[in-house]
Amino acid sequence: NERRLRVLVDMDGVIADFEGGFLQKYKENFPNEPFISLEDRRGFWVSTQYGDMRSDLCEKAISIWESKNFFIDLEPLPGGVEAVKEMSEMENTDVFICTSPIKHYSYCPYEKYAWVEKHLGSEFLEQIILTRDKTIVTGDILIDDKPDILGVEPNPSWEHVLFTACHNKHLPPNLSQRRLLSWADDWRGVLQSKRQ
Ligand code: BVP
Repeated sequence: NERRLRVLVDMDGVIADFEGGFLQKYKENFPNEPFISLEDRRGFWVSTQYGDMRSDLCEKAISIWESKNFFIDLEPLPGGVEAVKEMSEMENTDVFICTSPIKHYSYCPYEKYAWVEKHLGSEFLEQIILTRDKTIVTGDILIDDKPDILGVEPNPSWEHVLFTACHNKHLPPNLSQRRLLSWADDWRGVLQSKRQ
């Protein structure tokens, strides 16, 4: 049905609290090392900002999300699970969870499935797209906290709606990129604006 709306929803930083989960486990594992508060986060890559602070902290940061139980233990972000469930129940709407796994694949892909089952329910296991290149996925909207989503397709079909996160909230206004400030923002209006 060509009138159905296809919504792609990112996971980390949009429905799962990657930044909060990272900071908590980093502090537990490295209590004597400096850390970056969420207020001071800048740039999408946590590892880059930690490496800029002190070069050895890059690999220490990476060790956190490469550990078992990092991804499954992430808390849901406020309203995210509820919003995804609500949009999936809207008429003529297909919702997919579109997320990039880390290349250290021992735990992350498995735990992303487990997280979706735990928080959204087993029916959402049908809706998972794991890809390192979101530009080749077709959809009407991609709700994602990463400011620049690039890949092999120069003209992705989706409109990227930037979801506000600690690392992107200070970016200068970009008139060509719509934003959702949180799940309390008007995501229903964004979806409605894409319907014929
Ligand atoms: O699996 C997540 C975490 C990881 O990149 C993926 C981002 O996926 P999307 O949100 O785009 O779907 N990740 C990795 C690093 C550093 C790796 Br070296 C990082 O700093 N931040 C981050 O999110």
